[in-house]
Amino acid sequence: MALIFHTPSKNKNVNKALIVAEYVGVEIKMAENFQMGVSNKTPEFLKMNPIGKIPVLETPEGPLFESNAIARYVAHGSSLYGSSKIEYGQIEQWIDFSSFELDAHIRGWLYPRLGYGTYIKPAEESSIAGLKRGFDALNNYLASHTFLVGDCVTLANIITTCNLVLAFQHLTPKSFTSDKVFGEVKQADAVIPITSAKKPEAKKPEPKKEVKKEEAPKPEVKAAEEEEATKPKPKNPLDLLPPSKMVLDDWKRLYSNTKSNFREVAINGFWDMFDPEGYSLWFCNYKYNDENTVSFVTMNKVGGFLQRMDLARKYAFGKMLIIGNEPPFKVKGLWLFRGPEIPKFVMDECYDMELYEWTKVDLSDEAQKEWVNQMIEDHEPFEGEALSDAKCFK
Ligand SMILES: N[C@@H](CCC(=O)N[C@@H](CS)C(=O)NCC(=O)O)C(=O)O
Repeated sequence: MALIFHTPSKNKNVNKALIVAEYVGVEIKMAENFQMGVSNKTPEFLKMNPIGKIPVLETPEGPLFESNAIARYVAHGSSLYGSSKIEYGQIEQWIDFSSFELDAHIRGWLYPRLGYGTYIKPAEESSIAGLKRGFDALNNYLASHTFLVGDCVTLANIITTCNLVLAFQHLTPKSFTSDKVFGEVKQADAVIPITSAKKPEAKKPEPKKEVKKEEAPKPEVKAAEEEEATKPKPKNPLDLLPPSKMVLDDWKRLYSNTKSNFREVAINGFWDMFDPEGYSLWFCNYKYNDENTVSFVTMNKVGGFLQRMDLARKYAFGKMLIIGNEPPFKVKGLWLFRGPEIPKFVMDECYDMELYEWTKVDLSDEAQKEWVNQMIEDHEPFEGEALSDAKCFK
């Protein structure tokens, strides 16, 4: 007997096992004429899954429900489940992480917006905060790891990817790569609007209570919280600096759009635009280059740094070079920041900053200015060596 999926259609839960099946070369047939709300209410279905939810996998050994369990069953005995006890544990760890720290928050944010359950703003905010925390943790981990476990795709990657799809489709504005099972996943243009969701009911005005003289009024905690939430957020101190003639976005556009005569057009354009009163230039030099022994790990490390600099996108431009073809690779960079110093919030919030030595570019030194030029244009050789990679933050 073949494996049969009881589900009306594919979805991210069904796809977990379908992707595993592609990897291990197992065929899974889809049940015919499955009707949601009808087929899953029949006594035969409830015998397979007492809660009546899809998907259910019918196997020669008996039925299985819960999509993670189904995917584990299909992956059983393959390298997708790791090659040692510790890898097995790590795979389970990431499956739980993606279920509780990502998927739970994605569903908490998305489903009420789709009309499943009541939309409650504080609950949505808590889901968004939880998801951000999960994303940050995942980003930090992936800054120095290509796979979640070991050196290849495992069940952890498959389940985590499936759990992320709804967020990428409907909530987060970043694109997501297509694959065989999902087909193309369209990028969200904006956070999905609240359409069919039940709006919170308007509160009836409470009849005014007479406060007895001896009874002190209870503190209005909720009102204070609401007031706090509606207060305008304090401005970034960099927005309060005197206006600058340099428009950072103009420079970023010039950098991106210059395809030829880079030195003449982009580099000269940079110095024409550069405002030493409103901006400062900094060299950074990684302090632990001797640890950069594996090129992709070094690149991931730098990639992670740039992701974490996202908070400074409005106020910074950066180039990071991975220098040399042989380990240990040297990592050096050039950063343009709004203001005369490296912004305090960047120093405080991006932990990578302390992994580098920072030196302000001495604009009276022509040799340093030439370094700036060479870093912007990914000049090779750089300091006599080839470049393994060059990344831009813009
Ligand atoms: N934890 C379950 C979730 C299953 C689930 O929520 N299924 C939904 C469709 S995506 C369902 O069958 N809903 C019908 C119902 O609640 O009656 C899994 O991963 O398989």
